[in-house]
Amino acid sequence: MKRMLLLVLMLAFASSAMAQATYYFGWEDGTSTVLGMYGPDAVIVTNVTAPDPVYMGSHSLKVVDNLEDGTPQAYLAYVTGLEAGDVVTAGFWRYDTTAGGSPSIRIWGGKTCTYDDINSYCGSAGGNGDYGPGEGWDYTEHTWTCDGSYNGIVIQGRTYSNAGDTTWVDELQVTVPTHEGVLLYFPETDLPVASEDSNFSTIKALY
Ligand SMILES: [Ca+2]
Ligand SMILES: [Ca+2]
Repeated sequence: MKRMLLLVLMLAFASSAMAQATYYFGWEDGTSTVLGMYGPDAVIVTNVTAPDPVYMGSHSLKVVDNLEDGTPQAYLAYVTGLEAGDVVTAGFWRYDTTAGGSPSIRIWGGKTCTYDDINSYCGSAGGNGDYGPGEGWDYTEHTWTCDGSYNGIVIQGRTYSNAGDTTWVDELQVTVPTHEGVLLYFPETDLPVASEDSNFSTIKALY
């Protein structure tokens, strides 16, 4: 498991209080996997390349369910520093070829209530119930609006449903508000790529 990378996102223009920026992560460093997971060894995660399925670039994340039941949580990204009214959108490409049955993976969110603590779980933030068409790659995305009762969201991939079930994830994208205090973590050690419409800068990597 890689050490977390802390990206300090600061507002570049004081007037753009509702500004957002989008960051992407495609596992292209060849080593990163996930930020964490719920429960020890709930999933087996590997940074892979062809002949494993890859959506973009030359690497993707292989996620193997390692629980006999339940839908284990793989932590793909973490946003903290949220305030009431903040909107976060996250999505990723996912791959399986088992239409209508497992293996499958869906996007979900977990709330955190302690600033900058990915393990300070304080309830489900909800997500998408659908597991996709299971006909190869498809994109899944969810949007959360913070009500102020929590200040962070752990972006999760949740697999279904038996030990050994295998899916792949690639080209994660997360859109976050850009006000002061917002932090975005990806499972990598390099800075993410800002979207073209980003009007603020990623200024500092603490690790
Ligand atoms: Ca990739
Ligand atoms: Ca499936």
